[in-house]
Amino acid sequence: MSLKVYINGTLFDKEDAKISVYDHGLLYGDGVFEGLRSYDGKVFRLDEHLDRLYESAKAIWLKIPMAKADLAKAVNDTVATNGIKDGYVRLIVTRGAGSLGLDPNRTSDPQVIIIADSITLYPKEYYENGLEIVSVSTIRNHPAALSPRVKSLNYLNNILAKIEGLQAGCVEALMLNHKGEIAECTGDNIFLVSRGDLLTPPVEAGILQGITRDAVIELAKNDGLVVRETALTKHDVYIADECFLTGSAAEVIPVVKVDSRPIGDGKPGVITRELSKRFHELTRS
Ligand code: PXG
Repeated sequence: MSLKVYINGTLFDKEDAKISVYDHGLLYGDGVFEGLRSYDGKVFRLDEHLDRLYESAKAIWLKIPMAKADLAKAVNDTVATNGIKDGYVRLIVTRGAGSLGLDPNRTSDPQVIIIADSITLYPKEYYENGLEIVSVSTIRNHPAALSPRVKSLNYLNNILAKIEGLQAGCVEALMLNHKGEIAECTGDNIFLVSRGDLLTPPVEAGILQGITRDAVIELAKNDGLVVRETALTKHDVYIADECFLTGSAAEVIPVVKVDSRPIGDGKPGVITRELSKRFHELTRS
C-alpha cells in the first residue's frame, strides 16, 4: 500500500502528493515546518511542536488556515492511516502558490502538508561510542535578521554548516553565533556537563528552542541536577566533562570529540548516559 500524504485536508498517494512550482515555499523558502517523532503510534509532545509551528508562522506573518486542535487531529490521523508506529512526521506550511514576485499578498491559500514516514536513525554505534563533531565557520543566522527561533523552510544556514561538517568527516557540525558563542548544531541542540552541572546555551544565543532540549532540561531538574542556560564558548566545550546533543531525530546522543579534542575521558559520560536512559523511558512509556 502506498504511503498517504496529507495536503489541505485530503490524503493523496505519495506519488500524487504535489505542490505547485509557483508555491512560495519553493520559490523563496517562504513557509515553516516541524519535524516530529512518533513512538508506538503516539506523536511525542505534539502540542509543543504545534505551539512552535504557530509561533514560527506568526513571526513570518503566515496565517495557518486551520485551528491548532484540527491540525493536531490531522497529524494523528495521518500517522494512524499510514500505520506508523515508531516514525517521523514532517509538518509543513507554505505560503502557497503565487506570482513570480516576493509579494506574499499575491499568493493563494497556504498549503498544509503532513508526511508520516519511517525514520532513518543514526547507527547504534554512535549512541554507544559517541559522535565526533567539528565547529564550523558558518555562523548561525543573526537573530536580528531572521530569528533562529523560526523553523522556516529556508535551512541553507544549517545546510552550509552541515556541508562543512561532512567535509571534515563529521555527521554533525557545531555552529557559533555572531558573538562567537556556542549556538547549536545543524539539527540538534548542544549540552555540556561541567563539574556535575548541566550547561546549555540560552535561547537568546540565537538557537531553535528544541522540544527535546526542553524535555531533557526537565528530566535533569527532576534528577536534582543544576541546569544553567548560559552563554558558552568553545573553551567551555573543550574543558567540559561531558557533551551531548538533543533533537527529535537524534534524541540524546553523546559527543566524545570536538575539533579533534577528546571531551572528558573521550567516552560517553555518566550523566549523558543517565539522561539518555531517562529520555528513552519518557518516550517509550
Ligand atoms: N536545532 C535545529 C537547528 C533544529 O533544526 C533542533 C535544534 C532540535 O529541536 P527538536 O525540537 O527536534 O528537539 C532542530 C530540529 C531532520 C530533522 O530531518 C531535523 C530536526 C528535527 C527532526 C528532524 O533533519 N531539527
